[in-house]
Amino acid sequence: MAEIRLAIELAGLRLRNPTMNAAGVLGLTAGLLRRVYEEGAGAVVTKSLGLKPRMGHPNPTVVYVEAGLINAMGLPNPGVEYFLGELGRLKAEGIPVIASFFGETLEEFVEVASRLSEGGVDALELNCSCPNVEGVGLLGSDPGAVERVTEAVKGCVDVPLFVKLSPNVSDIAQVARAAEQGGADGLTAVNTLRAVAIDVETRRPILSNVTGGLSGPALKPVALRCVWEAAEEVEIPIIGCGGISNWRDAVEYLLCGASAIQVGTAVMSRGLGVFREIDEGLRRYLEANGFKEVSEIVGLAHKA
Ligand code: RRO
Repeated sequence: MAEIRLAIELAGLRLRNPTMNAAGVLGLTAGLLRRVYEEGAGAVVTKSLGLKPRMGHPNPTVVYVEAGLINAMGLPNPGVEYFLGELGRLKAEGIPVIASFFGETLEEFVEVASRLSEGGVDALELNCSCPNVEGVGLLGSDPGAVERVTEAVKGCVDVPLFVKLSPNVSDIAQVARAAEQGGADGLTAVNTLRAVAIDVETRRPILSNVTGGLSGPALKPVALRCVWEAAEEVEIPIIGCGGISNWRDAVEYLLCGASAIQVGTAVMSRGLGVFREIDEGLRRYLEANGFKEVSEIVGLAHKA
């Protein structure tokens, strides 16, 4: 039986398999990100980092709903300098690190990205799609702004740049194209879907921020549609994200046009074992269907 290869090449990154954690899951300490890698992920992704430490929104910031979770964390993070210390420990162990980052201005995006790139991250994920903080989320629904910030960041970093798209737009293909035109090396599709949860006893919204971002299985069909539309539009690779809980979900994303996948909510609901389960299920699927490597099934659902 031919050897099945889970290893992929993604915008110049060589990863041992196509799985990673979604940004925001398990934060950004070296200890927790190392656990993600030890449990079988091909790369690790940080919580979004900004220029300065930031508190985020007051509690409650998370609520479970049917088939999903709504969060309104509000971009809490200790700032880019803190993470550069943690990064050294991860790099010493050869763990591929993708740093998610944001800025409140174009200049801040550029500065944070430059520091991370110089600090030795393997790739960057530009977060212009946080649904819970006005400036940052709105940026992701303006194709012109996405192109400008992508171009500005790309001009001052020398690692692959992924742009994380928002599902909260009327035409995701247009935003995907803007990121590609700005020079993005890849896309992550998608961030969370704006949502509200109401408590019938208090008769009030549950989250302090009122609205939050929906993730988990409820998001999956919407996110798959976003990947489909982006894949029809751009040539650059796409990392699929949204409600992936098992190997079958991962295969759906690959067939839909994603070259790699991220797992978020399922890490919280099912634990870190989800990475090994996806790796093994994907290997069995490839073998049972006569494929030798992951890239052979990417985008197959688009072919007549
Ligand atoms: O921190 C958050 O509230 C948050 C972010 Br940065 C994001 O990109 N997506 C999300 O659902 N929550």
